[in-house]
Amino acid sequence: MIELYYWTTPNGHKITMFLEEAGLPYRIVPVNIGSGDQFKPDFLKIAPNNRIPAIVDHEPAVGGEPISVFESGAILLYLAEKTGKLIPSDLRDRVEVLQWLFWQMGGLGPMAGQNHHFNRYAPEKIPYAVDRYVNETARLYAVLDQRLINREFIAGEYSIADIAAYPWIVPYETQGQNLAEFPNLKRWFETIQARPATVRAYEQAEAFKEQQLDIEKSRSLLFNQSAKTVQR
Ligand SMILES: N[C@@H](CCC(=O)N[C@@H](CS)C(=O)NCC(=O)O)C(=O)O
Repeated sequence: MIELYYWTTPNGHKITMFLEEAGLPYRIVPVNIGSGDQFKPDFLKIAPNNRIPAIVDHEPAVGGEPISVFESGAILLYLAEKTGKLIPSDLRDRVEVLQWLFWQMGGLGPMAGQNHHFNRYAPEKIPYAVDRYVNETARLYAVLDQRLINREFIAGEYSIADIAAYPWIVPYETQGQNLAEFPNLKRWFETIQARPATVRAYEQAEAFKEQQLDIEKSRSLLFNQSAKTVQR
């Protein structure tokens, strides 16, 4: 059984998408980041970065003590290796998946995250910051769109590279993007959106609908973090 420390955000959806796709049994442990659950000592023991998602695998392939993993990219890779699913075994195919997984982790995720912050959440609109992140998000969409010319998925078969990227395209309107400008990306997005495992993964979020993030209430908790947050 996998315990998934989860909230209803893009990085949380990545892991429910994988687990649903692979058919691995799991139990969700909600970590309401709007009310400060990410700072609870038991969570920090497995996720020292005070961010979801994290997992605890109670039946690791090597046996013995449970294994915990934080960082969504590391979790996807761990689960793919555990199950042999959604990652190719051939070296050349595998490295294709890995480079796009890391592209998402180091590029699309952080840039779209800053886009959400300055475009939607920041208390004052700073045009330089908004332009910077909206344009960089558009550049990354174009990179993915080009990659998807004549390809159904990012790297061969449907893989953890697609799963990592998809939830960060879902809020494209919030990011100031128009999918019609990226026809290959749009076709890929709609293909993944229709997968039964994707539908089931996003249904998991419904259970927490009542507790959706209220940015105004959670503003000081989420956007006021510094070294002191970690050191206290
Ligand atoms: N690089 C991390 C980022 C995780 C992340 O930013 N998680 C957000 C939700 S998507 C979070 O837990 N935020 C809590 C906070 O800001 O205190 C990953 O991919 O796992």
